[in-house]
Amino acid sequence: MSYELPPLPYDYTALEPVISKSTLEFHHDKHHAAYVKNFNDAVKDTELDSLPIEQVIVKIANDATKAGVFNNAAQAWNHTFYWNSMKPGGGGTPSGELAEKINADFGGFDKFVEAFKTAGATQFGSGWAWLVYDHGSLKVTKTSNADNPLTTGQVPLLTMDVWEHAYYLDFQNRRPDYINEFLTKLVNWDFVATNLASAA
Ligand code: MN3
Repeated sequence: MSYELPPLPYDYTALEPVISKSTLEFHHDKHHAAYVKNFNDAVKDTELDSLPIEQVIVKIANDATKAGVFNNAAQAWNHTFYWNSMKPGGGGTPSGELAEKINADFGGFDKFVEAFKTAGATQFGSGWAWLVYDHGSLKVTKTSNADNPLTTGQVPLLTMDVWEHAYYLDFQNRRPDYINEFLTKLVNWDFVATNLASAA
């Protein structure tokens, strides 16, 4: 069974002016599509082909002989999760149980924002910033390249791509500006709340 490239959950222009149509076309149609194709090509006719992609990611995370498969599997999954982490008119502050949990575990929404900005800005080179549910607590983490919190038993709730291809056409080297706009204008807190409800 092959993993399919999901369509973007919104129009290519929906995240403008923060993320341009051009960025989404390259990012989804070229980068994400390539990870999906490479993953499918790599697992075709192997035992991994019958597993859900999340299980493939966890199963081969520590197998150095399958590093290439892992990178494409994780990047295929991470990008789908990233598209869903954003929405037009998003950002701002969460509400309800999610807001209460953020206040309880970070000491306030501003502290979460500070931690998330720091994670994204200090990820050297390519990678991802995450909000995860880790055995009862919310945590902010960062991962390099394709790495993904599923491999350490954490439940991803929100992610932000900090590979240069995610923001370079729109922000050039100004990664902190991209992070700030992601948080204030794009985060899909409904998606995060749904993920927390499933995880908790
Ligand atoms: Mn990317």
